[in-house]
Amino acid sequence: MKIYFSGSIRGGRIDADLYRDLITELKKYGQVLTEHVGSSALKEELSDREIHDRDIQWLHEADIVIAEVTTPSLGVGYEIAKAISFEKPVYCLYRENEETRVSAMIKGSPKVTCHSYNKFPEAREILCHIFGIRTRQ
Ligand code: 6K6
Repeated sequence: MKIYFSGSIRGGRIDADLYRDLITELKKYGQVLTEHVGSSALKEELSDREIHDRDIQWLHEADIVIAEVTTPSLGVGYEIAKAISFEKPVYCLYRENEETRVSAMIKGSPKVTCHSYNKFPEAREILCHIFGIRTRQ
């Protein structure tokens, strides 16, 4: 199972540690193609074009896309839209808060399954549910 994890980079890194923990959890279910999204020491080694083309290739290869969408990010939104067009199953996790509300274009999409959570253990349960369902299909 190849998993594409999507989370904010240039949109803001406030949740980077959370992404790292989610990725650690996701690795129980398969190969995470985008481990760098949870890294605290991201390096800009590739050009923007190289990043784009590599990530699109990984999206093609992925069996499932999991996005943490609490921090709004153009790149994450773009990846979600691309994943939908590639007919990949897309799941979004987010924390409800007063400052940021998830875009209606994500929450309102019939092609995206959204789950809200408060603390990490709840997110872990949601992932268990998602992969429990998917491995039975
Ligand atoms: C290091 C520091 C800043 O940028 C980098 C290297 N950039 C990226 N490397 C890998 N994937 C990236 C990079 N920038 C964006 N992405 C992809 O877009 C990731 O898969 C994320 O899910 C998403 C984040 O988009 P932005 O708009 O928040 O950057």
